[in-house]
Amino acid sequence: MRFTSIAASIFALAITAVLPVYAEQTPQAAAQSAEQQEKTITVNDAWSRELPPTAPVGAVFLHIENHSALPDRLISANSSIAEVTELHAHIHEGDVMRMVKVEAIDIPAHSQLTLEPGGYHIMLIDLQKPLVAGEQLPLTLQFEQAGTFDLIVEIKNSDAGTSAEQQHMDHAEHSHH
Ligand SMILES: [Cu+2]
Repeated sequence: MRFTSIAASIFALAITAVLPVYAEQTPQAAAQSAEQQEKTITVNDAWSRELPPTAPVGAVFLHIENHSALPDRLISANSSIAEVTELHAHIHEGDVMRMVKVEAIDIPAHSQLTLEPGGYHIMLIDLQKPLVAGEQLPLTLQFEQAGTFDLIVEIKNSDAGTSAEQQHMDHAEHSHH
């Protein structure tokens, strides 16, 4: 009788000692890491331009924000609409602007970057179906730190790029003054 009650109270002590640790720390830690992952990188305003049905390639533009104190890099992109998907930059060669493939696009700590006409973009090569205004296409981005992002890209009509490009040019002119 005495032994049983001692054993019971030891058992009860063991339970109360172990359970709170399990109950308090585990879900909290999980919530914290999910929250951190969610805040590290955000990707918005993904769009592409409508093209004639015969166009072999298209481009995707979007806005990336790095909320982390650590730098990150966009290292690859993928879309079921294209045979090959590459990360591209525009470079000046004399008076000529030319696209080049880049291995990664750096997103420094606490910074934002807009992929836009005339700058960085995601190149869709060997399109499997035409880019039609009002439709959407799927895109998956892979970041070195933040991991994988599945996006829906809005396809805009063909003058969308022109105005965005014009805005970009205007902005570039302003920043020279
Ligand atoms: Cu390109």
